[in-house]
Order: sequence, then C-alpha cells, then structure tokens
Amino acid sequence: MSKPSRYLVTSALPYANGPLHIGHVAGAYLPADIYVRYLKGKNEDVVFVCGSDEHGAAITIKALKEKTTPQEIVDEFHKINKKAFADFGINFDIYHRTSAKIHHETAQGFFKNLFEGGKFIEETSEQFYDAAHDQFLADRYIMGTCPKCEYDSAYGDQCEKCGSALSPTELINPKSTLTGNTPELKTTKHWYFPLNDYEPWLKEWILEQHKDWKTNVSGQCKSWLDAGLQPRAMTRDLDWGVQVPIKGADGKVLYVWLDAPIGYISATKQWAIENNKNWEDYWKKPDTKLVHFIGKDNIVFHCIIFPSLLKANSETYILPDNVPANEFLNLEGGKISTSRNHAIWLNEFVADFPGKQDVLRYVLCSIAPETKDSEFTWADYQARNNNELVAIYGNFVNRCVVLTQKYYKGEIPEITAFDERELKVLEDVKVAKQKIEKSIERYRFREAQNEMMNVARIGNKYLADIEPWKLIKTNPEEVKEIMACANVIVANLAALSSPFLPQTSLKLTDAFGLTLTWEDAGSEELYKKLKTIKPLELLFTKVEDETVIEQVEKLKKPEETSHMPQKESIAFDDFTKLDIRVGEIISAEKVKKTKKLLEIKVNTGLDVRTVVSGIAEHYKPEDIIGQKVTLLLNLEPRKIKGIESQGMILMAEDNENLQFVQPSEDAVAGSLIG
Ligand code: B3M
Ligand code: ZN
Repeated sequence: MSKPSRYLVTSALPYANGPLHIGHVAGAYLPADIYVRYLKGKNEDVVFVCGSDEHGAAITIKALKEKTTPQEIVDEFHKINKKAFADFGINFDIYHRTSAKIHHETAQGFFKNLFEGGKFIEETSEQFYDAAHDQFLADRYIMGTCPKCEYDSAYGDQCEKCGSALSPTELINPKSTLTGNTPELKTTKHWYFPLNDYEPWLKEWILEQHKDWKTNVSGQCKSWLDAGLQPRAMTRDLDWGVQVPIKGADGKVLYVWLDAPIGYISATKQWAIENNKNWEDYWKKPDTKLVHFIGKDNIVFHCIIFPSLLKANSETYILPDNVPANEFLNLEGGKISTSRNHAIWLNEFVADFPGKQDVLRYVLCSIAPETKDSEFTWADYQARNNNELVAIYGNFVNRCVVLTQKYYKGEIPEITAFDERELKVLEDVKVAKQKIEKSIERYRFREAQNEMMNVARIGNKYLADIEPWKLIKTNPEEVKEIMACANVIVANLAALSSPFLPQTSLKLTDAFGLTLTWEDAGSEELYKKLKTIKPLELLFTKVEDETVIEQVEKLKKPEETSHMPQKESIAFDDFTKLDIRVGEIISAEKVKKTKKLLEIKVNTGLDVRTVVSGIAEHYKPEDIIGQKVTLLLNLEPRKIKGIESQGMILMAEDNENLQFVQPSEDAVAGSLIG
C-alpha cells in the first residue's frame, strides 16, 4: 500500500484463564510493541489494541475444575495480565475485555449483519450431549483416546500430545468431562459460515496480492487453501459467551473465534470513546494499515476466517495488510507448558528481576521465533546480557558519560562543525538507522535490533580506535570534538533503541535532559541539541552464574498449582468396594501396532491374569519382570486392542513421568491393600 494515513495494530487477545509467559511475549506482544513504538517515534497516527479474550470453553472448564465461576476467573486474570503487560512495558493504547457490554453489542451487531445478509447456512446436526447436565458438549468438554497416537486424554478438538486437529466423534471412547459419562448424540441447530465460498477470493487475496507476507504465514494459508475449506459453525451450545442475537437460539453463544477478533473492533470503539476519536477511521478507511501480531496457532483465524467474515459483512471493513505471525518459543530443551509449569511467567519475571524488563526484551527479540521455532535458555540470557548489553551497549555509554564528566563536568563541548573522520562515523550511524527502518517495516525485528546494537559497536570502536584518554594529554582541543561526536552517537542510540529498550532509552534522554524522537536520529543537526549529560548509573549489570543455576532449578520444580485439584469426596463404602492387592509381574510384552501398550501377566495371589497397561513408552518389558505392583483387581474387564484386560496396575504420574506405586520388596503377592 502507498504510505498509510494511520495504523491499527493488534496483538492476539490472550485467554483470561492463566498468566502470560515469555512464549506469548516473544510471539505476539513484543514485536507489536516494538513496531508501535517505532511508528509513534515517527509521529505516525497509530492505535495499538489488545485485551482479554474472556469466552470459550477453556475458561468454563477451568471454572468447573476449580469450583468457581468463569466470571471470577476472567476477572482475576484480566487484572493480572493487564498489569504484567504494563509492568513489562508493552504499551497498548487500550487493554480491553470481551466481557464488556460494548463488545457484546458489537459482536452481536456483527453477527446480525451477516445473518440478515443471508451469509450463514442453518444446519441441524448430531452432537454430543451430556444428559446428566442437560447440556450439549463443546469440543473441549469431550475427552477420549486420540485415534492417531492413542493418547488417552485428547480433547474433542485437538490432541495436545500429537497436535492433530480432531472432531469429537473421532475420539475413541469419548467421555464427557462434566460427568465422566459416555455422551450421547443428539441433534442441535447451528449457523455455519460457508468458508468454501470464499476460497477463490482468499487464494487471490493471500497468494497473489500478499506475496509480501512471511513464508511461515503464507505457507500455512496455502496448505489450508489447498486442502479445501469447509463451512464452519459460528455458534456453540454453551452458557458462557456472547448470546446469539436471533430468535430460536436460546442457550447458544457465538463461537469464540468469531467473538474474539471482533474484540479488536470493540476495543478500538472503546478507545475512540475515551480519546474523542472516530473508530471507523481505523476500521473502514482504506488508507488505514491494519496489522495483526499473533502466534502461529492463530494463523488460520486471522488470515482466513476473520478476513472472510469482514468481507462478508455489508459494512465495508478494511482487511489486514499483514499478519506477521511468529512460530513458537521453546524453553530449556522443551516446549513451554502451562500445565507442567515449564514456563517463565511474565508477572514472576517482573517481580523477581525488577528493572530488568529491557534485558528480557532484548533477549526475546534477539531470539524471536520469526521464521522457525527458537529456544530460550538462561545461559543464553546471561551471555547476551553480559557480552552484548553490558560489554557493548553499556560499556560504550558508560565510557562516554564518564569521560564527559571527567573532562568537562558533564558539559558537552560545543563545536562548530565536525571533521571528516567524525562525519564518516556519523554517516555510518545514519546508514544503520535506515537499515533498522527497513527491517522493522519488513517485520524483521531481530535484524533491526542487531542493527541498533551496531550503533553501539560503532561508538565503541570509535572510542577504542582514537583513545581520547591518551589524546587528552597531547591534544585536548581534538578531544572536544571527539567527545561531542561520542555524545551524538549516544543520543542516536537513545533514539534508535527506544522501540527495543524503552527504559534504557528513557534513562539516556533523561541524562541529556531532552526528549529525543526517532526523527532526531541520523540528523546532522543533533549535536546542536545536546548540552549536558548527567552522571548515569551502569545501564546493565552482569548476570551471575548463580542466577542461571537458580532459574534453571526453578524450572525443574513443578509447582503445586500444576497438580490436579482434589476430586470430589467419596463415602467410605465406595472406597471399600475397591479390591486392591499386591501383584507381581510375571511376563510382559508389547502389544503389536501400538506405541504405548504392554500386555502384562500378573500373579495376583489368586490367579495369574492379563492386564493391558499404557506404560510402554516408560518401561521396557524385560525390565519389569519380577516387579511388585499395586493392582486394582475388580475393575470391570475391558477389551483393549482385542486383548481382555482384567484389572489395572496403579501408577503415579507426575509431569509425564510414570512410576509404579511399588509395595515393598517383601510384600507377598495377593496381600490386600486398604
Ligand atoms: N485467545 C487464542 C490464544 O490466546 C485466542 C486469541 C484470540 S485473538 C482474536 O491463542
Ligand atoms: Zn494424538
């Protein structure tokens, strides 16, 4: 597009059902914040919106598990996340929420517009229903065995183990998470959006007109488009969310992926009200540039579904100019996992490392998963801090400040013009600025930040080559020009690092007693603005080995919160019904064509019986022969892969570790446990 008149920048609305971790930050928030700070530094008209996604079954399930209400959960995490972002320096113009009235109205209006325009297909189909709760089950409320990898806790929409997208009816042995019962199929009516109708347009719009999109984004779009799009239900049977605003839709809410992106619109509306602006300028004028920052798991929703919905709406909305989605960030050799607490939580980092936001920003930007998954390690955090922020950026600034104090008591020497050598150095800085701009505008933030560091490298080299500390004895006049030039480089650094290291940039501009904008960088006239520089504390300090060790240890310790809450109480009589005994494994072999299952023969003291157990990924058959086990004897026999399993070996499970619940070695097979 030609130069936009204004920008609307969005970051994915995080679900308000848990705290934020560094994977979120590196994926969708930090890049957006850098982009926005850059644009604002150039005095562009920009609105940066985000907020809590407060609907969806993940939230109602959490409420159920924790015996509380969805409202309480979203209230809690909206607050926590809003604060964590603010503390970390992600500068949204508004952090809204989808439970707000204005959002419900906006989403309902949007749905109605499509409905009245005849854009939906009404369809009745069979869906799982839990009679005990008189409730249709959202995909997430159904769990069962994954047909692809046999993981026994796959959700109705996705297996979290192998990542396959599923539909609830594909699950083997589906169970309602509300009651544990096998759900029945019952008919229900929903409104489907015929995405397939938009396929030709999407192909043209994405694959032809947006060849500038990142390859990880267009690649994912292309594979969806090649596979062929299907109509998608835009409503759900659920009692938490935005009510479907038409007759005959009681008890139904908008599908969360219709509701949430409209959250961007309602957030803009609310911002406009608070700032006396017109929201429609940002959503309907074609000279507005709309950019969505997201993680890769949200690509289909932002590149295919939401644009089609915007296009179908009779109000003429603009479409995203770009969706620079990032891949995933891993952590210390593994995937970041909320349930296993294998994560660095943003609110914890801010509390544990006060004033170190810029360090984490720097590291996360350096390793941002822009083209492929990347990995955060504490050792790398330490190395980048010590070798780059301390040794390059901090060192250069510190030298310049200290020398200016020492030679001139902080008064920056006045000069009339620079000599050739200085002009050459300042030209290099200007070129660096242009490269940063180009990289940011192409959403290459790693590259951009590295180029910003080059300015500090230029400054360091300049001082190291000339050694003003030696020259001061022989040619103090020349040192004046050198120190003026060095201060100009520091001022450039202050302006050019403002999108990446906002706190640090602020410390520098404060030291100069100036406000510097992006446009001040690279300007020959900058030295005229600089008058004094105050003494500064060290901008960055070394990260010690102990910190690294401590943080890595912390990751190894699962927190209590990662454990399942206590189940409902049962009567003593219920407990005595369980026949639990000591058993001894006599033989074990793998069940053919499965990854997880072992067929195990156990001496129960009464008999030798067969038990099929899903432990093959943890134990080799030959290693467990002779193993004493705790066996639930009177579990109703059931057939697994054609083998009748007559009992269950009890295992302790912790963070994917499986251990036998092991009676002591001299316990005799058949002894009752209870
Ligand atoms: N809440 C999904 C997520 O956090 C969803 C994003 C909505 S963006 C409109 O991954
Ligand atoms: Zn699976």
